[in-house]
Amino acid sequence: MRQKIVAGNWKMNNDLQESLKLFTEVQNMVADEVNNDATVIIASPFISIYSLDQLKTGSAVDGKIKLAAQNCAWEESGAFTGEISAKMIRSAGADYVILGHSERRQYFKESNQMLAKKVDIALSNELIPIFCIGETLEERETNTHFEVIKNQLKEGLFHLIKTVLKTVVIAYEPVWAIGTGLTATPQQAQEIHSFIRSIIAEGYDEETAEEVSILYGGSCNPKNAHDLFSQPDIDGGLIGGASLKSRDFTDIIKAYN
Ligand code: 3PY
Repeated sequence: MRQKIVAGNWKMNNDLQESLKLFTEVQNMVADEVNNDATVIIASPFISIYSLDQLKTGSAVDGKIKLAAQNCAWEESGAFTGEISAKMIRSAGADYVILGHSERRQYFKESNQMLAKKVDIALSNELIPIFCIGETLEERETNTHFEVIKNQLKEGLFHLIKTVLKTVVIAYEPVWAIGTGLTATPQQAQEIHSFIRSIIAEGYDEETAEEVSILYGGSCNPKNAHDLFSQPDIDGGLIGGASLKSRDFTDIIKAYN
């Protein structure tokens, strides 16, 4: 159901020792300073998930901080050398999995059709997908971005029945704002978030559209987080670079204090 979420996407950063150090810092800062009902999610590299789960189990912020993977395989198991299954991720302690990040769409050619399979595999293993969508600069400049976003939603998610769709988290990440330092203005982000809800309302109904959590991602930082999170259709953020610094990440979470 619709909830406030601040998720850190560490991408391919932090070895095991660095992961443990950063996670410990975040845990301590969240325990000491954060006074809100936002769910905090850390998407670390696969190799750290189990150890981070061990660290957090029984801690003061165990219920508040959740773990995510950044991808999962599209099949349940078998001869897929190098892949990691949803079941493995779940067994390591994660509750969420990021799917369809633009870096995966771009470098690994993940299509909406493949992502729809990953969504199903994740859900059947009790992992909540954080499903990323967003347009490139060229698509925005040629005014095709609404169509692109609509297709990503329909082809990736709209096969789900509405009670299941409501549990999925959507992240709008304009590709031109990822790792570039460029951020969508709060108004630009709000416009797309409201558009996403209208497409869900069209495909399902208003009530379903209201209940889905939609995060903004793309160079979100402690300075712009409050303005972005204050928009009516923005339910939090998927944070890239700033999630690698415990101070910045905690300050972003505190944008909800
Ligand atoms: C970014 O903010 O750069 C991201 O890609 C978050 O996923």
